[in-house]
Amino acid sequence: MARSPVKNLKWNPGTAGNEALPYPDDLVGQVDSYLAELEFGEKEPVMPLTEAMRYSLLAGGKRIRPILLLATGRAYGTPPAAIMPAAAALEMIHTYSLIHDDLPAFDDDALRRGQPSCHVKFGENVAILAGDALFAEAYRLICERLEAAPPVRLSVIEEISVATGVKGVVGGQLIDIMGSACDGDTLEMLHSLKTGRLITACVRCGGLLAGVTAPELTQLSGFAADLGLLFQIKDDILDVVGETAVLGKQAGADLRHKRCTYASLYGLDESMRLAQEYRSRALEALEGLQGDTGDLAGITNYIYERQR
Ligand code: GRG
Repeated sequence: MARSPVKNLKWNPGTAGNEALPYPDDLVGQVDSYLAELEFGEKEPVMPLTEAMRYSLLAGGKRIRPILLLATGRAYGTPPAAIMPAAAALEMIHTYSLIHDDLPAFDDDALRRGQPSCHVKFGENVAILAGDALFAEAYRLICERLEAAPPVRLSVIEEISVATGVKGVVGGQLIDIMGSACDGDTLEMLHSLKTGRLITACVRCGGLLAGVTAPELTQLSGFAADLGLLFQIKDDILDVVGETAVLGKQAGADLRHKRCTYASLYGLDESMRLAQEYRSRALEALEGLQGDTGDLAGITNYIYERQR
C-alpha cells in the first residue's frame, strides 16, 4: 500500500468545539432563489439552450461552492447578498463542468443530480453548448452584477480563470483522462487541480471580496486546500459505499471507469481515517484566522459527514 499523503499530523484537541458547528442552511435558499431568477435572454431561437442550462443549474445540487464563497465573505462582515453574483457564477461554472464531465467523451454518465444528465435529455450537441454558455454567462454575471471596485472584480475574474484553466480544473481533467500512474502524489495532484482548485477559488473570492489582507488570504487558501482534499476523499468513499438514489448520480462509477481514487489506492478504512485527518487539519487552519469562521467550520463538518 502507498504511503499516507498526510504527514506529521497530530489530533488537535483545539478543533473539538468546531466539530459540532452546523452547515449554514440559510445560505442554500438564498443561492437557489438567486439562480432561479437569473435571466439568460430567453427568446424563441435559443430556447432549447437556455432550457438545458436551467435544467442542469436548477436541479438541486448541494451548492457547496457558492456557499463557501458567501460564508467566507460573511466571516469578515460582508453580507451574502452583496457578493451573490460571484457565488452564482461559481455554481454556474461548476454545473458546466458536471455537464461536460457526463458527456460520452468523458464519463458517459446518464444520471446527474437525480435526473437524466443534460446530454441524455437534450442531446450531446445542446449539452456541450449549455456548458459553454454557462461558463460565458458566469463571467457576464460578474462583469454586470458584481458590485466591487474594478481591481477587486478583476482579481475575482483572474482567480476563477486560473482555477478553471490549465493549472486548475481543465488540467486536472486531462491528467484524469490520461490515466497516469496511480500513486499518492499523482492522486493528490490530480484532485488538487480537478476538484480542489475550484473550491479554493470559492474561498479566495469570498476573501478578496471581503477585502482581507494578503496573509489572511494565504491562510484561507491553506484551509481551502485541505477542505478540497477532504471533499474528494469523501467523494471517493461515497462512490463505494453510497447509494445511487441518495447520491443522485451512479454509485460505483469510479470502479466502472477503473479510476485511481483514495478508496482504490488506500482502501476504505484508511480513506476514512484520511478524511478525519483532513477535517481536523481544515478546522485547525480556521483557528488562526481573524474572521468569524463558524460557518466555514460547519461546512467542513458537512463535507465530512455528507451522504450525497
Ligand atoms: C473548465 C470547469 C471546467 C470544466 C471543463 C469536464 C471538465 C473540464 C472537468 C470535470 C471536473 C469535474 C466534474 C470534477 C468532479 C468534481 C466533483 C466531485 C463534483 C461533484 O460535486 P458535488 O458533489 O455536486 O458538489 P453537486 O451536484 O452537489 O453540486
